[in-house]
Amino acid sequence: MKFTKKLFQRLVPAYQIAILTGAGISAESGVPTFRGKDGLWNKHDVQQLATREALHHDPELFWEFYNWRRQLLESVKPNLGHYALVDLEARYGGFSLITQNVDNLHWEAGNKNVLELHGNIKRTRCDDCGYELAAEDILEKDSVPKCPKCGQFARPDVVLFGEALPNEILAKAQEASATCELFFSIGTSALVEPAASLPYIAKANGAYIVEINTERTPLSDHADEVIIGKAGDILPQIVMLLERF
Ligand code: BJW
Ligand code: ZN
Repeated sequence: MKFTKKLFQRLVPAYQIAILTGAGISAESGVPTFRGKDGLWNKHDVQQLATREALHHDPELFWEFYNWRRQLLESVKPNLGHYALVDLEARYGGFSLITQNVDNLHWEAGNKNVLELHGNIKRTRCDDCGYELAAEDILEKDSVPKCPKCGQFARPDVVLFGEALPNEILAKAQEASATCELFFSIGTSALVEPAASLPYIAKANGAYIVEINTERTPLSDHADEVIIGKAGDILPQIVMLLERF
């Protein structure tokens, strides 16, 4: 039995639950994770590429990397793990879905409220004035898109290393973590701050912490329950068992 009685004793009567997802939840859709043996980081120096310095020093390489990832996303679809979170949103009045992912798949699955901590790779904005570019603003002849308002470099609307997360979204995520009864950390290596601190905020406020991951992470020793397995297997089982109560 993968699940404890305690998990359902907590889940069944709960009103407020918070979910934090990472790249692992999209792995079964075919989106590469960042770290790990099949991770993006083995093929690219992401810690250098996912920075503003890279955009300014080698804009062609920066955009080649992001265009490759955007193209890859064109053919991917949400998986059973994403859909299970849509079912959970329908069940819980106080449901907060916080994601580090930029791949848009929680929206595509049908979740109504998603707190995107690290932005969304499908949007493009000016690196200087913030203007959001429409598809027609991105000219095919330009290998590096420019802002039609001020002429500066455009970039995907994601949070690069060293950049602040969107204030209001982070504040909502921290509030949801502080007030939830259960907190799920799903498919994240639990390394990147400030997202990595959210489960500890939840724990300090008395929440039951559940981790779902194919392997243990630095969070595992602090979680109340660690479920080792694929999100796309585990989450639908939780939803199915919940439906019996
Ligand atoms: C499965 C599975 C399956 C696989 N089922 N599981 C404090 C201490 C130390 C450092 C810092 C600190 N505070 C800030 C920092 C620096 C930095 C940081 O945290 N560095 C760490 C690496 C140490 N943080 C920042 O720079 C942040 N900015 C910031 O704090 O600014 C401060 C500031 C304030 C005010 C003004 C100015 C500045 C920004 C962080 C932005 C992160 N950006 C990225 C790239 C986004 C763009 C892009 O996509 O290119 O976000 S990095 C990358 O990591 C991406 C991810 O969202 C993020 C997290 O990765 P995630 O999701 O955990 O993926 P993986 O691959 O690591 O893990 C996948 C997991 O899934 C694994 O565990 C697998 O086992 C598992 N898995 N298949 C279930 N089927
Ligand atoms: Zn501009």
